Amino acid sequence: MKQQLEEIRKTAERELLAATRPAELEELRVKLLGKKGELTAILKQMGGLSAAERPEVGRLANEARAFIEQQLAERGEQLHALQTNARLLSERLDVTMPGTHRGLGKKHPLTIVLDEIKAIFIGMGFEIAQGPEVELDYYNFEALNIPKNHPARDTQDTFYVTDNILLRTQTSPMQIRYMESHRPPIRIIAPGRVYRSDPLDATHSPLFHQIEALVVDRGITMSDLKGTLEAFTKELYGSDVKVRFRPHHFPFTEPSCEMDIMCFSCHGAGCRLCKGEGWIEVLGCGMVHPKVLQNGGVDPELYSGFAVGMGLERIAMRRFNINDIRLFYENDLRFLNQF
Ligand code: 2NL
Repeated sequence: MKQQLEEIRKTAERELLAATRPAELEELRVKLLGKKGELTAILKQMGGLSAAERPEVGRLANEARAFIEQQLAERGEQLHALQTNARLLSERLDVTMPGTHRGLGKKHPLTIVLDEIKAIFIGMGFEIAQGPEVELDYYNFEALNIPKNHPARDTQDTFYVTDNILLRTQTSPMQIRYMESHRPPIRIIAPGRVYRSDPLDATHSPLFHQIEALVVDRGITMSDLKGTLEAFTKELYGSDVKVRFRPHHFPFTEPSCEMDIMCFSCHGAGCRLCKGEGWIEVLGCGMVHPKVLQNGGVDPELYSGFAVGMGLERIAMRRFNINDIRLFYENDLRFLNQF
């Protein structure tokens, strides 16, 4: 029996050292110390021993149990430490390694110019109006004093959805809607996409962008129009810019004019950039036609207003010296990365 105990102790030591996982240690604990374990089996046989032998074997058995328990605990700690080290190694992360490069996005050139224009008008107390791109004929033409047989409807080559629904050809319908739902004083800009059935070439696109401005209040005059536009233009093009207003015609304004800036290349002498004119056309504007005020629910006897319309692409093309409008819509990164 003594020999058996010695044997168990030795085998246990060997097996415990060979164990590499905590689960194996648990199996060994059951095999050696459990109710049906090897040590218990020996203790059960102690009844057959003589009274003289029993204390000695009992002591040895207890020692063997204590030894095995201690070994189990030690090996358990070792395995735990080994596992932790292995995990730390495998999960190690070098925080000094360079990160994955994610290309930074940029603002589209049209957005750059639009944001600037918005900021200038917001600085003058304007708000930004929004409205549908699919519009009623009424808001796009009728309310703007462009009747059914007016030539503007032909020249604007409209995309019709049905007889009285269309893709807006100008941003003005947003302003009619705004007048309908707001009382003066009104100071808004209405930027957005507009659509005209023009074939795509270097200077025309069936989709482009306009920005319109509308001011309605008591006593608004042509001086307010000129002062506001001169301040706007100086912010956009620089304080030394020279502007001039030429008479023009629009159905929705009376009187109407176009505003030019002096050519920044030849300073009025005439060159290729301004096609010999010395001046470059920038926008159209005028005093809102009384009928248009009335269509917006504003009493033209009490109120007057001015309105402005400009093309975003043309402004951006001049600003960045771009000679083909199609570049704005192709999303070629070689183009977009230049801004
Ligand atoms: C241009 C000229 C213009 C307007 C747009 C407008 C809007 C309302 C009432 C009166 Cl609600 N007028 N808009 C006025 C004058 C000119 O646009 O050359 N645009 C690119």
